[in-house]
Amino acid sequence: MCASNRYTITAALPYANGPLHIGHLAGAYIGADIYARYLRLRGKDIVFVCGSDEHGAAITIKAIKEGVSPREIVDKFHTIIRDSFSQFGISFDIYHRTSEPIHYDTSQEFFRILNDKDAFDIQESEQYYDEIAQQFLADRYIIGTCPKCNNENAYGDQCEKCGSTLSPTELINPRSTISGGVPILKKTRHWYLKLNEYQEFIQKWILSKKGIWKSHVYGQCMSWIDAGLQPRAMTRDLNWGIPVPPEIEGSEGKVLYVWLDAPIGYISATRQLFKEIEEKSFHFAQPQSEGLLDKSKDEWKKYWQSEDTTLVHFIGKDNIVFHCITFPAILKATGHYILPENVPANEFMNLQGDKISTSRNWAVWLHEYLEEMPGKQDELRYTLIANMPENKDSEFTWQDYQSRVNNELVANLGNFINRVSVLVHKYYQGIVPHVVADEFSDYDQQVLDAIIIYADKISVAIESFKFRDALMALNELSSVGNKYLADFEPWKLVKVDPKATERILFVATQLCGGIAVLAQPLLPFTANKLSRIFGVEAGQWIKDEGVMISAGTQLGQAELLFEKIDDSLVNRQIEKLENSKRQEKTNSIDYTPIKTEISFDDFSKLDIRTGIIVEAEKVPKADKLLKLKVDLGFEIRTIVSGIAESFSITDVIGQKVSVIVNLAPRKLKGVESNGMILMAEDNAGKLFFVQSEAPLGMIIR
Ligand code: B3M
Ligand code: ZN
Repeated sequence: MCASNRYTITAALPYANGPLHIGHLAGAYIGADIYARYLRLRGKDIVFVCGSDEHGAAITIKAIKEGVSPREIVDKFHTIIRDSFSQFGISFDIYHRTSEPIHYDTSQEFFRILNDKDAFDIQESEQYYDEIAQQFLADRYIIGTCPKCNNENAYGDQCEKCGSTLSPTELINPRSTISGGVPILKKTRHWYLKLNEYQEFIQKWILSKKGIWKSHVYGQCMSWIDAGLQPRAMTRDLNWGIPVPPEIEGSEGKVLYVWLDAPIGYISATRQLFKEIEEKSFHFAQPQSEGLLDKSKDEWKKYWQSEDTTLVHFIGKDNIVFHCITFPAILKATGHYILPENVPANEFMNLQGDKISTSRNWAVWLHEYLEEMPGKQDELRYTLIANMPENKDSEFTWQDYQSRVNNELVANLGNFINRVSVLVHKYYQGIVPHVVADEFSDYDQQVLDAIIIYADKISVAIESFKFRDALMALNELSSVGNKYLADFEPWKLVKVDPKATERILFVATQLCGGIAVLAQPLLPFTANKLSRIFGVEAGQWIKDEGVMISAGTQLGQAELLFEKIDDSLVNRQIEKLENSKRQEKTNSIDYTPIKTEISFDDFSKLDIRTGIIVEAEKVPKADKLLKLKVDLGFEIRTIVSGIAESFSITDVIGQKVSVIVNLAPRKLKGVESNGMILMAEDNAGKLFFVQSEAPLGMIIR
């Protein structure tokens, strides 16, 4: 068990610009929740904080897209995110938001201190400015062609296609996403954090984490450090964000860079938490409370400034540099603050063979899952833990969800628990039988010992952030139970050896009690059911002797832990995703407005017939034209068509076509054309024949 007694656990603040999906859960939140729940069970003093990240271009871009104010965006998504976290059972001590006054105060205070301590350098640079919208453009507001892979929609800070980090001036043909216009370069001044001055400090500190931190986290940090840390702008020209403290010269129109204020959000959330606790205790403990108020005012500092507190940041891999380099440098520069002991970032989770994408709606949205699959929080949590991208990218599929629920949760864990509780009810009216400890066989003892052994395995795994291993250990413990029952078959044994049956069901019940305890950090909803069924007090850890439920305990009603997931449920979810793919395809067809309305008479003037191209030759001195002979059944026509750049002669001979046959003849490059062949054309100008299966000469109407 780890030495520390006080922990500050943070989980990345999700941007309040969209709902949560399974990638977020698997990336940061489930791991953080397992860890926090576990430490609470071990009697540690912890705060587990999170909140919505409500600043930055992520928010304002969404607001522009939806034609509403940033405030409306953050209010809407903060509520959705907060509620789905809570229904999903993520046990934050506080879910805060970065638009709260206490966060403004805390962030501005940081800025002042950094400024006073000369941690900033004011630099003038040229940045893109949108003359139509009359504002400087944050990197995310500029799109253009990626110089590395030619993706035409790369962002000013990153190309999502090839993953390169970019700066806006590297983009070819930059355009503003606000007005669509071409931005100009204009001078502006910003506060740069002199990260270069922390190179040595950060390097030494990261080096001390070698072999302790996950290798991909350590590796990413080292590659930044090896490249040499550069000053980084900590302010932006934006009208949404925390203003640079107004007394600082030149602050007008400048706000803090979102990656300066967001991690400070962990601290302001902790302050808010203790403020609330304080207000409550003041409320309840009237007379003597005066001193109390003062005393608890600075409680939060213990969690951020006391060397005996362990700070752990749970994040996804795209946030590593900010949590392992920038924020620690800020904390160090500000003074008094502790640095993270570990940053167990996860990699990414894919979905059904493709990257999760909000814009393409390729995601399993948490709020939708909670609505469509009520009461199945742990089924999702189980699947996400089992596939957690701890050291490499992983994948979620609905087929895997179904098979894990059916073959692991229902057939293993659920089955064992159900068998034991049903048998104890059936044979002993739900009262745990009395046994004489001396009579335990070696096998019985081994099973009892397994509770302790697996509790240790789970502890070690959770303390080293190996949540998949912890989950598998819980599974194995229930396999031990199933095997034990299968080996003795108490349902048969009861007829010939009732005494032995009592012993076996006593032992099996202990195992259930052990599972009830050990499931708490991993599967909290299931653990609640188990503690109801087995009368195990929630909030405790495994007792040293492994006996969790004393003889004579009256068990609660048997409850079904998990239900089988049938094909139709899974198919519906897959169908939903396929719809997103179809929708995406439709969205990508850019259609020029439909032409003005015509009357039926206008239409009926056209004589369109089915035909087949029987001969073709190039028209001399005309690159685009082919002279075609088209068999219309009733005659063979000569038609000149501008398709020579798209089709060769051999391509077109034998093609079925639709032809307007009553178009007035016209001469093209000296050849008379008698009609027109209908063609379809895609965005890129690629041509397709409009074919019909009808025999030649049929009327199309
Ligand atoms: N909001 C980025 C993200 O959601 C950012 C995290 C902030 S953590 C301080 O991935
Ligand atoms: Zn690229």
